[in-house]
Amino acid sequence: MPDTHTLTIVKPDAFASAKAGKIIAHLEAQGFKVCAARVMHLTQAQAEEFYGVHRERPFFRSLVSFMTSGPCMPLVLEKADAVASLRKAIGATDPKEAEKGTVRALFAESKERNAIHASDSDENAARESRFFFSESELLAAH
Ligand code: 3AN
Repeated sequence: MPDTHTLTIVKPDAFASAKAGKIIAHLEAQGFKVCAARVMHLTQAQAEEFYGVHRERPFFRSLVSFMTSGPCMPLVLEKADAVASLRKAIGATDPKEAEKGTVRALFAESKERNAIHASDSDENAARESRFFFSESELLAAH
C-alpha cells in the first residue's frame, strides 16, 4: 500500500486542555509523518467555508463558534492509505462511541468538542490541504 496524504485539524478543545502535543505524538507513534503544520486561529469566514457542507445542520452555528473559540492546528499527515488509516485512528465522531485507544476515546470531551478532524476522502484531503497550506508548504507532501 503506497504512502498517501490526509489533512487533520487538532481542534480548540485540545489546545484548551493542553493536549495538542500528546495527540500529535500519539499519531506519530502510529506511523503518521507530519508533512505540514501550523497553529492558527480560524476566522468566522474560514470556519463557515471549511464546514460549508454542514451549513444546514442544526449544530452548524455552534460548530463554527467552537472552531473559532481558540487556536487550532491543521496538519498534513503521510502514511500508507492515509485517509482510511487516520479515520480509524481518530474513532467515531462521538467519543462515547469511539473505539478504545482512538484519539477521540482518549482525548475528546463531547461530540462537538471532539479533539480532531480528519478528511473523509482523497479528494477532500487534497482540497482541505490546499485550504490551509500554500504550494511551497505542501512540497514535503509530494
Ligand atoms: P467527523 O468529524 O467524525 O467526520 P462530521 O463530518 O459528521 O464528523 O461532523 C463534522 C463536525 O461537526 C464533527 N467533528 C463535530 O465537531 C461536529 N458535529 C457533528 N455532529 C454533531 C452533533 N450532533 N452535535 C454537535 N456537533 C456535531
